[in-house]
Amino acid sequence: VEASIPEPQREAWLKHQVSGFKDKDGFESEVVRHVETTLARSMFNCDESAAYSACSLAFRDRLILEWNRTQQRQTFVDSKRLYYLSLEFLMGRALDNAMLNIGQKDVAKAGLADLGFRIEDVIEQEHDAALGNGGLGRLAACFLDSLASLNYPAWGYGLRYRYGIFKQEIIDGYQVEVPDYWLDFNPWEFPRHDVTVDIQFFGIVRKSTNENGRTVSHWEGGEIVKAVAYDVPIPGYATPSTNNLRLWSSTAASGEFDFQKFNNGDYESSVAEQQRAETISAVLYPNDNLERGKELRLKQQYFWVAASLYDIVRRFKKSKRPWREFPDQVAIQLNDTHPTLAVVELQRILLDLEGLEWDEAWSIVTNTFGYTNHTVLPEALEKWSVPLIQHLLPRHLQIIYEINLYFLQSVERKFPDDRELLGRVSIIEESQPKMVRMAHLAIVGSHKVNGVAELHSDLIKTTIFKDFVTIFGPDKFTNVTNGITPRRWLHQANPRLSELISSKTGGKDFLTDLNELNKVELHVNDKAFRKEWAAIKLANKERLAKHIKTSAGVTVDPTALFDVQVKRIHEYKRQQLNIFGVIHRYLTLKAMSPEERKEQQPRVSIFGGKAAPGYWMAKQIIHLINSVGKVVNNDEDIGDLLKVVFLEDYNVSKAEIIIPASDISEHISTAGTEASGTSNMKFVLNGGLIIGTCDGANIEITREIGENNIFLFGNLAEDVEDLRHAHTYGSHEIDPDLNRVFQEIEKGTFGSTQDFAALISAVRDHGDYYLVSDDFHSYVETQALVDEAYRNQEEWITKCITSVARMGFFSSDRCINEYAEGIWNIEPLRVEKEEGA
Ligand code: 8GP
Repeated sequence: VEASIPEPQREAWLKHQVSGFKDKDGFESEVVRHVETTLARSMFNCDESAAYSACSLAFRDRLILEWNRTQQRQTFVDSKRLYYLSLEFLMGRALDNAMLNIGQKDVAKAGLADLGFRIEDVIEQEHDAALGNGGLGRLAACFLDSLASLNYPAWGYGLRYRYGIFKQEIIDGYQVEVPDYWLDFNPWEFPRHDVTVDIQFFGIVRKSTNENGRTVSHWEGGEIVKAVAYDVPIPGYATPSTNNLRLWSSTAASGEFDFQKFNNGDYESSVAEQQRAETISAVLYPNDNLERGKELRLKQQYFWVAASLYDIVRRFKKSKRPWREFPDQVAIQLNDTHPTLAVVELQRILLDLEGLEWDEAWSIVTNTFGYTNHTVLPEALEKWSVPLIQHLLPRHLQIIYEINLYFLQSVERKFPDDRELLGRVSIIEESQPKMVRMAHLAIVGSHKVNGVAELHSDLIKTTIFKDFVTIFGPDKFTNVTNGITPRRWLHQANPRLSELISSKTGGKDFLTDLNELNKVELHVNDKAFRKEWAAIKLANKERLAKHIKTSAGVTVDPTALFDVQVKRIHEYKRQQLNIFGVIHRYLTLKAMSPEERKEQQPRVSIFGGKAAPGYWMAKQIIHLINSVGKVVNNDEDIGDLLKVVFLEDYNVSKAEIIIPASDISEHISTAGTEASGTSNMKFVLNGGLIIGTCDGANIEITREIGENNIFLFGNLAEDVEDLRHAHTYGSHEIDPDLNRVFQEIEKGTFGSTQDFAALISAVRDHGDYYLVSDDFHSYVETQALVDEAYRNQEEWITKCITSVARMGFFSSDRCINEYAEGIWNIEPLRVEKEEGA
């Protein structure tokens, strides 16, 4: 790369090359420089927020130098790259992560102390980057960390929402949504005003014939919106590799405003176009595991996909390689079906703009894409109405029909006379209006389809995508069990435990090779080690207890058993089962004599999570939890035996406080509904045990850590269908203990009975789709086993240590290596490792 620059100029560049700070002194000087110049402040008015800004800018400068070098290395080597297309990246805070991944947190801590600041307070200033809903978005963020840490040449592509997931406030026990405007000051992004793409919507398709007699389509007219790139550097851990997350922001193509209108005195409508354009990237849709088919959402999807593909294709074309080599240079992963229009867009580019024949283009397309499915819930499977696509993307609809035609023809050749099969697998659903089934399009347009845990990958093959296994054969479908990054979810969230582990495993290698954790098991009987282990857990619980006090106003005893369920609120995740269980516990305690009560294990039931704003039932669950808390927490008979807390605004940075403080966490979805779950892995990695159903990754966690170290309960996935059928067509007896809980709610013990009626009748009168009653008894019994096990602290600690030691499999590094080998066919770049990060 350097060779193309003439000698004298190159010398000047190299002489002045910036290198970033090396030590504490260098760090301090960078911080002071940023305070005094970039922020135009001084030591007299540098508050914690300014210290955060300056510290972040100092680290950002370092990152961007490595980012540049990484990009140069990748361009020079020109090997195959991965592009991860995700509409959600739930990144959380960046500063702490950057300091740790670079290996300079100690330097920053000492430097900030010199300047009069505590590093913890500085870190606390940062607003979470919350561009996601839940598991799917956080998985994408963990993947970026692993891709960079493993030196894979990879880019993430997403949308730069002005508003991330809403902030949740709890007012009188109800969820209230407040907009999350997070871009006031964001040092972690670089606007690239020179990297823009014009994106077309609406318009018409005109056909013409070219000199070879071939029909050529021209998509003309309509509206143009401009996409502007914002780059976010992603630092790898203990490596200089710094990858790029490119987020697109929408703006009017014609610039600030329409001058013609402005000059005519019509100022208001001159800015209208700008506002319309900016609406596209304005807000993240706040639904988790639910699709609503809104036009603006489809606009978001196409806007992001078209800008990203333009960028990818532009980069490929620079190499001057022939088109057939595209899949050797480019792998694109579809994170769920949200980016599926990319399949159609690439076919359009190759066909209409690059002049390739259909078959050649289609073979390039299908060899490029892979598709990850994250749910079997029918309400989450995306469908777009044909008239809507016709209106917004007329050329794309034609191509979708053509893809479908060739696909159905091939199916018919293989399975003649099976008209029903054709109807079932068609990309077009023959409904009123007709709908495009995005999952079908994604399967047909990809070379590999994967689920995210073994059970889930089996389920998609035997249920929703069964016919496609028949058509394409089983090899197209595969499993890649999810993972989490141990850098954020152990080293960053639980520094003392990370330190203790490194003292027993011989250094920090476990952070890059999580299987090293197994060495911990050798020390399971080491007294001093166990003592320190318990002290760390207690300290983490004390920290959470403080947070509970300030945020929820409830005093909890840190030596009680902390029972945690934090995740999006959803009927299938069954927070209602948990709170009904809590009520049952309360009633049981109330019925006891004071002597009997003394024998009971004190517990704090901690809940957290957002309900989609339009999900009424989920909001009732939140209200019930808060109402129960109000009664139980103020009952003098009960005292510290039971506390119930709902933590407001659960997000990534709160998870980092909550997860290390858990004794038992709940992963209790109806069997077969939770594709994987990833917080289950985070809790166990932090020395907490779990109570769960045989669902998602719980099954593989059990296999790894051993069934003695997990509390499983409930019906199995294979029995769910029959049970549901029996509820609807047979008699449906409600569990007697659960019935008592219902009666208590109906008596008004927890306030407004009306609000909670729907939660009860979903179980009693409407078929109990999520099998709450069927699993209630087994749940309550298993919770009693948890109490009993916890009373034997020595055994409990043994279980925790053993489980952590066996969690190596759940690193997102393992997961990314599996994708790289089995789906993307990409290799890591060779990079000199950095010393002792
Ligand atoms: C989530 C799954 O619910 C969760 O089990 C899994 O761990 C996570 O993805 C990562 O794989 N799925 C979704 O968030 C999801 O499917 N969202 C839908 C709208 C696509």
